[in-house]
Amino acid sequence: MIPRLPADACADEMAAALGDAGALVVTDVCTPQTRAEIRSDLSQHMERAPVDADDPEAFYPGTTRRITGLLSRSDAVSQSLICHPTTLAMCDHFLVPNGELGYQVHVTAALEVGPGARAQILHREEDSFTYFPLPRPNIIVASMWAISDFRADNGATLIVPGSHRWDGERQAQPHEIVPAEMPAGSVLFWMGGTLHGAGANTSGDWRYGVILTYSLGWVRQEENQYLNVPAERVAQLPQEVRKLAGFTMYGALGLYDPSTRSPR
Ligand SMILES: O=C(O)CCC(=O)C(=O)O
Repeated sequence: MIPRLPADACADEMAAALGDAGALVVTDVCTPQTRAEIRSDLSQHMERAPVDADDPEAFYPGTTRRITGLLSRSDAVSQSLICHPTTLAMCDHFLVPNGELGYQVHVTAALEVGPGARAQILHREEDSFTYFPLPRPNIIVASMWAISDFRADNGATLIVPGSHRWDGERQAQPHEIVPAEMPAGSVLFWMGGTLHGAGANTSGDWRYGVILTYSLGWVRQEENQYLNVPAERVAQLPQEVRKLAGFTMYGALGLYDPSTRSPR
């Protein structure tokens, strides 16, 4: 129900599968070395992340670790994942038609789902954009990089295939909700309109994923990159990453005067 393609499949085939099902798993796209570097870059931050008891009403389940600001915190994410050619091909396909000057990073986060965590409330990445009735135009493309294996029993992301085309009345029925099982090194893409959420973890191990989402360049980013990425760090990032993170203008939007940052 969630299509699966190898890393060397052509981008058109991937885009067709993603557009049709609203989700797609691409396998063998992130090496063990890159995954180890990501764990190492983020380990201190993950260790400090609070692991709260569950509040059944809360959007984020308890027994999870969640950190943002990955462009500040991880060279491996900044260099290997954020501008991955497969991601850019999916964003070019789905986002450029609605924002011809380009797209931007929307959220960066590392998410560990611990043993005993409940399933997250199903939601759409585009739920902030209430101005548009469902089904919305494409505003966001989302990705989840599997740093560990993603299994049905350890909290693999739950996806409702086809829900990116639903109107606001339709509710997902249990048989329509599918865990995006994938081996470590895979990436799950889904459309901003696709219902999804972290699965429950009934296993004894932690599920580790890196979520990177991308939005049209003319909307407000969910994660505030201007506060989460300090100026000194921005200066170290390659121009392509800086642009993608939203540190260049989109037409007339994002006006700034570089001299305000210079010492007087
Ligand atoms: O952890 C997951 O599998 C999904 C996370 C998610 O959708 C979220 O944090 O909003």
